[in-house]
Amino acid sequence: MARSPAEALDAHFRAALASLPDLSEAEAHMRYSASDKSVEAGTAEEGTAEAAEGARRWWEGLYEAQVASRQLDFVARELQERGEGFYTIGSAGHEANALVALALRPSDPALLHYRSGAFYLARASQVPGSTPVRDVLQGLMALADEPIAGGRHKVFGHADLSIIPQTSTIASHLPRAVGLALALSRAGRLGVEPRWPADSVVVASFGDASVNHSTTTGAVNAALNAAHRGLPVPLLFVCEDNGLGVSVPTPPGWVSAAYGSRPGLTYLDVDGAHPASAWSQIAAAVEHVRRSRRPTFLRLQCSGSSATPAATRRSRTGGPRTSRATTTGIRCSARPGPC
Ligand SMILES: Cc1ncc(C[n+]2csc(CCOP(=O)(O)OP(=O)(O)O)c2C)c(N)n1
Ligand SMILES: [Mg+2]
Repeated sequence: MARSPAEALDAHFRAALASLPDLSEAEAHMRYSASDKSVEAGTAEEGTAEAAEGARRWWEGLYEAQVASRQLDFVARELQERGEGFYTIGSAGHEANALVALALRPSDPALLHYRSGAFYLARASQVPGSTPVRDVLQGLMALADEPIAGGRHKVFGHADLSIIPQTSTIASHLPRAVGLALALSRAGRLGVEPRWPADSVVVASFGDASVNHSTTTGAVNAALNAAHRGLPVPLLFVCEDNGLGVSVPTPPGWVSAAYGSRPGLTYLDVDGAHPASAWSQIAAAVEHVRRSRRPTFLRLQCSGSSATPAATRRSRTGGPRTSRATTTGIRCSARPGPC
């Protein structure tokens, strides 16, 4: 009997999962110290049973956020097929952004890319009482009681999660993120009580094609200009690089060529498909911004997505693309998916 693409993907996912090796104890300890926001392997907890248990729980939490995000992508399509859902732009392939959420504090203001499902779920896992899956479903279905846009648009946002809603106009949130990063310290000087703690880090994520938008170039320039003047700009730019902007490939190395050697901008390349090493790099980047109050640019290598998947597949292949979509499963951090 013919299987649907979702069933085939699910079967592949289960087989891939079953073939994964168990975590070694050494890995578990290294990861626990990382979960404690220490990027060095080897902490006081190393070697204890609590360390291993802590590691297991931490990685399970990450995994859960990533899988739930991927499942929401599938459900978005099922809802659309039933005429009950109105938005299908997915987060598949970008699930490594959950690591960024976990490296930040839940109170750090976030202005997110439209592929930040795993970030949203991971952040919500740090805020008791959150209902992130329901929030996203309400957005997909344009329900009036969706928490941030009241069903007017599908966005990631929630006041309790310090996630500021954005439109899908690419890069439009970056000037706002710069302004917010500047305002954190300026507010005190103006006698205004800011909503966020003074040592917050602002995070703004966006895609690899978005880096070419004049709004991005202007925002990065403004951040660097302010930092050059000695103003605190605690802003983490996260470029989720999936190599495509709709159907147009980003030339290999372009993001690093454009942003990797800007005076005043700390830059790092992170491969989202390798979560353990990605975690230490991301945690270090966040701590760097928090301590130095200087802008930092993190290129997070992702895979698989495009803005308008069906149209993209036709334009890139001349017909619907099914093979990769149906045979590639989740290695949660970053593998191509069907969305
Ligand atoms: C200002 C603006 N121009 C064009 C678009 C149409 N558009 C939607 S997604 C997209 C490509 C974005 O690519 P990228 O930044 O790499 O993000 P990805 O979807 O690959 O994660 C474009 C051009 C838009 N949303 N906003
Ligand atoms: Mg892209």
